[in-house]
Amino acid sequence: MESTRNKLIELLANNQDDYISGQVLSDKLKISRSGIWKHMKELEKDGYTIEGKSKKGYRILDYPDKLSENTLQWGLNTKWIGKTIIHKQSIPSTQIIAHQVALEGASHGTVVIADEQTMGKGRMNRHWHSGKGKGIWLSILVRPDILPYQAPQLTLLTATVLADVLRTCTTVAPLIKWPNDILINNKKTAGILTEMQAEQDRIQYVVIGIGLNVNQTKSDMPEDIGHRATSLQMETNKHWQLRELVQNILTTFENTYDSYMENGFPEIKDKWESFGFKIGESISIKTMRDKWDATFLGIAADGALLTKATDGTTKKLYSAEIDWFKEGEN
Ligand code: BTX
Repeated sequence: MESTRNKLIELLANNQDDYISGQVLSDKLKISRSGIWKHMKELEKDGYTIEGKSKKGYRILDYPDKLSENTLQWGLNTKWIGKTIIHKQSIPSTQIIAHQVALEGASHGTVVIADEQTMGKGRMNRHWHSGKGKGIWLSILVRPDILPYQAPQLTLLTATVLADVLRTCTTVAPLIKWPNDILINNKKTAGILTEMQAEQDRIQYVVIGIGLNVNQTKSDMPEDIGHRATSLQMETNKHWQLRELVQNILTTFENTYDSYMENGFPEIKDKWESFGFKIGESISIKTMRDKWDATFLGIAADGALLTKATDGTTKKLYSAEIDWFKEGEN
């Protein structure tokens, strides 16, 4: 039953702009026409909008907001991203599957996405909360023709993609906190984890993980992050369609990536800085040995943080603890 249903959806999905007659469907699926009709009613119950016209047949007009290979590819007008989508309901981490399929030869642009991650990964093995159906938990596999030292640029690029999508498709005003947290009203709503497989002078592949909080309410937020995290729903009091957001992220990612491959990093740097949290402002920096105040100038091509200390010296920082928030801001 389930496989007949999936085949039916696939047939309709591959023929989005046209009707398929009940007879053709019945021949292809080897079930009666009344069986087809019953399946259509079941699909409608599940949130599909099906148009049935006499003498013409059936077509899908809209999908439910459930993530699946079909619903995500429906209406996705991209050249290379998302041509293969692997959707899972519940897995430890989309990063793990993305690495597996990358090693097995999966193509540039393959996307792995899950409704829920039980062991979502943040940077430095931190945990990323990824509640069922509450956000976008996906990994994009790319095989870029750049050198390994340039790979951090892809993280910065992805941060601009997320900020761009949030600004154009929603009503929030996102900022990027160095290196790659997306903030709304000073709270983290998305994170990016970039992992690379490379030899000394050649990248084999990069897996870019994106976690975006979408429909969590305040009570869905785990206690350990509650005061520092937010979601689109919490910021706008509105439920957001995951499918539409995913498609926008993939389309914007493809355009931005292609333009980066053609024009290099300067455009990404400008875009990143246009969303940069606290650019031009004073921040407190702490390293293992030192502590000082500086003005945050922007980012360097290698992703480093550019700062100007009070004595006028400029410095590139790769890892440092930064006090981003003055008391009372967060
Ligand atoms: P990060 O190291 O910058 O952030 C991790 C920190 O963020 C955690 O230690 C916690 O304080 C906080 N945090 C955890 N979960 C959330 C959340 N849902 N919202 C806001 N703050 C949170 C950021 O790492 C990289 C995250 C990438 C997640 C994606 S999801 C798809 C892919 N698969 C996977 O396992 N990871 C990536």
